[in-house]
Amino acid sequence: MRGRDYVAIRGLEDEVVLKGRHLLGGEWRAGRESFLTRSPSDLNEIVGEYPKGGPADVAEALEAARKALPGWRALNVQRRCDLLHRAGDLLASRATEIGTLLAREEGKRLSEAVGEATRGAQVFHYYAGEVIRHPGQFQDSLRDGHSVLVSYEPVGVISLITPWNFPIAIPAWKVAGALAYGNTCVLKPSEFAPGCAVLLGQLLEEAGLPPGVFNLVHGTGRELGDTLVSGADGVSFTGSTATGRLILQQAAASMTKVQLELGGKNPLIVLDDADLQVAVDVALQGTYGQTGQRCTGSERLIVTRGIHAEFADLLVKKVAALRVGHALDADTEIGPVATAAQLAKNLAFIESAKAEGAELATGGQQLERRAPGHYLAPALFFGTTPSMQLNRSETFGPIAGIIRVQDLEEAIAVANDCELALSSGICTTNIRSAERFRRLSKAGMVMINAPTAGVEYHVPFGGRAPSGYGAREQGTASADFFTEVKTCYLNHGAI
Ligand code: UN1
Repeated sequence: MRGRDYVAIRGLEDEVVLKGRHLLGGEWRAGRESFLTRSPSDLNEIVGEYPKGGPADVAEALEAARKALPGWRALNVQRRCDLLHRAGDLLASRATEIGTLLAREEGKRLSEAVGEATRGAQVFHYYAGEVIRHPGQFQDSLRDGHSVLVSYEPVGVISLITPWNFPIAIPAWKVAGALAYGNTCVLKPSEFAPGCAVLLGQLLEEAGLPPGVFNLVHGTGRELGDTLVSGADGVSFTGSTATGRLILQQAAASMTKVQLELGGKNPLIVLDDADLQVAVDVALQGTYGQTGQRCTGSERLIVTRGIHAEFADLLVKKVAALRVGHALDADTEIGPVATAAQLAKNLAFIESAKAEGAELATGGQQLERRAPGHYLAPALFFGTTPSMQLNRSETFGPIAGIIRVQDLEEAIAVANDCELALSSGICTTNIRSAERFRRLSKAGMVMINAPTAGVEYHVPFGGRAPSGYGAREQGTASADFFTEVKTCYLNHGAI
């Protein structure tokens, strides 16, 4: 049974349903119960059907991963590198197919979705190189005739739990990292957008990955989380801070190694001396790109008083002009909100901001389009204060409020006055102000005249608690999570 049998429904050739499967020890497996995904651009369109897994499926996947571990970690590194490289090639060659499925299932507009699939391919190519490049250390010993060798070994079996908002990029960077450093893995993708993970499993198989090295289980974190955490040597999770906390508690019992990438409430500061056009573009992209559904999105726009009026005026015009539409329509700039729950949450934030006295400058209402979907007009609020609910917890939507401040010092204080600390940004032409913010920002990533979102795969990604916990992802930093250190003292004299 293949993981990706498409079947035509209702006799329409262009309306196809992906029949997803679990992948357990190299076998594509259906389940007794199943669940459907629907396109947020058109709720009448069914995109995929997947088996609803239970703890027994996870246990089987973990067992298969454990069985495959000795062979995978011992595999010749050139062969491991070649396998990951081939997976990257296949992902690149199927970027349009994967991107189209992603756009249909998650609602991201097609160009963004294909871009994400391409980024997934680049990640595999990068980690293929890491297989060969990752260094150990040789040190002189403090004792004569001795040496010290430090080597890095795989952690073992890793559970990877991924969200719906980057359904190919995040699985790609977690899977490629895990495999590059010699681990085997079980992936549990979000039940709202599991299709890309099925295609990833298929192309890893096509690339020649041995059975059991990569396993895939569908279902909800609520039902599968316990087993995924307690049965693995490591768990890497991207999602909400609340779920991250639960995982950390579960992991304490089994002492499972943990890597958590959690929520953001990312500030973007705009100073009087900023290039106005750059600042507006940076705010627009960072806040509304990908329908604002990024943990790195700019959710608090902190603007000094000298530029405030001009900035607010220009930004509101651009936000109001954004074309919200079906993810597959060529002229769509913003796709729908991904899920009904997310839409309800966005609307609740908009209501609470209004109730707290913020001025809704544009958007915030649901929109009707050619098909029924989760369409929301991107919202911008003026006159918000740091204490409003809108500025305190993550919205994860196309919504932001402007906070007006006096100067750089007040801007930094407001930016840091939030427990979440993932990404932050500043728009300024003054190098001293930029450097002062870089040093004082408590976020894990600081962007200068660039959007808070949109990260690169070759450098560390992440923030400090409660936006993240454990080692950073991506780049060589991910080896801190995916490897265990071994220190060897060697007495040459006795050999
Ligand atoms: C990006 O901003 O390019 O879930 C990536 C998220 C992040 C990824 C952001 N883990 O939004």
